[in-house]
Amino acid sequence: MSSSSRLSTEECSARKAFHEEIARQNLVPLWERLAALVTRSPEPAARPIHWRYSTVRASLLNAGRLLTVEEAERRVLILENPGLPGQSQITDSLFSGFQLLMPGERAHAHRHTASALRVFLEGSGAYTAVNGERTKMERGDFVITPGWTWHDHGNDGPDPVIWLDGLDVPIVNLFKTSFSEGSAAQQTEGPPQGDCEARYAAGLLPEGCKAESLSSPLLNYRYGRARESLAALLRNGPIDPCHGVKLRYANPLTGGSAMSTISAAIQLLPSGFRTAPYRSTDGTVFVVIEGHGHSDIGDASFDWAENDVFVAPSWGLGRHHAQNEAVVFSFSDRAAQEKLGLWREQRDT
Ligand code: GTQ
Repeated sequence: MSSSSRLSTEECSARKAFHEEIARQNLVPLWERLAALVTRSPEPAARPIHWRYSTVRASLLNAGRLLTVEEAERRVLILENPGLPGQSQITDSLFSGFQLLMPGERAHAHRHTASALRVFLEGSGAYTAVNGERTKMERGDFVITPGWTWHDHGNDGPDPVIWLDGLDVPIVNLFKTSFSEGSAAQQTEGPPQGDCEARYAAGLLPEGCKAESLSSPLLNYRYGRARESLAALLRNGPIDPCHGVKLRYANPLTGGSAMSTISAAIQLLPSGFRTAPYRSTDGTVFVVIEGHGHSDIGDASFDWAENDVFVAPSWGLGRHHAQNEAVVFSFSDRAAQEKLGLWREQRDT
């Protein structure tokens, strides 16, 4: 730019003519774009942001009064990052929303190429069925709906049920690979309820089984089991200075992430624990399952409590402080980034 100020009038007009000439051919000079295109470090559009469950819940229940699940198809309030207005995205690569089913309601079966996860938050008697196999959802359970599997949800309990959805829709749409189909009918019946847990949740595998897809065959990772492991590891130590006690949800057939694009983890922060600064390239959504505390993400600060959601965008430096013993679920596109050789982290900066 500074050199152009030293250009003669002739040189200036020659350059202007050149710009116009190449623009007609759909050509653009890289030298004007390079710095913004190939940045020195990640520049996410997503901002650090926090949703307080108590206020979101009230609006969700209002939605329950205003429209039926038939009208809505899925009664979901999208968590839209203010850095990505109109994009239906919580991070630069993921979708997330709170879903509500009133007593007796069913969200009909459909399938799509996008993969989905659920973190179940509130109510009893809710289920998701994946390819005809039902799983009952309880508080803190991590439930997966791998891409292109049929799924429907229902609430057989006496109260509203609420969970958080996370989907890789922006990734699927980046590649222009979205397909979906719906069906008003119930799914054809699959294996009995609990079948996949009997096969895959106990550190055992059925004789002769092989990984037949990129996703875990286990549909529901129970909170009770994860919570017991976290408690034992807190007693046994050591505790990671950046993460407290942190466990990743794994596909029991491969040891990789439960789904091909989205990674999920659960961590326990002991009462009073302050994490060391940490950042990674996967913009991450945190969901508080137990406890309350405080996080500094980039230059934002949040006080969080049970069921709150907050976001650390890619490469945003995060520190967490648990005011009492806290358990925090998180998900991100780390699984996709690792497969593409893109993922990086930095500890103790
Ligand atoms: O439950 O299938 O939050 O298709 C967004 C899109 C949930 C679902 C969402 C979906 C679903």
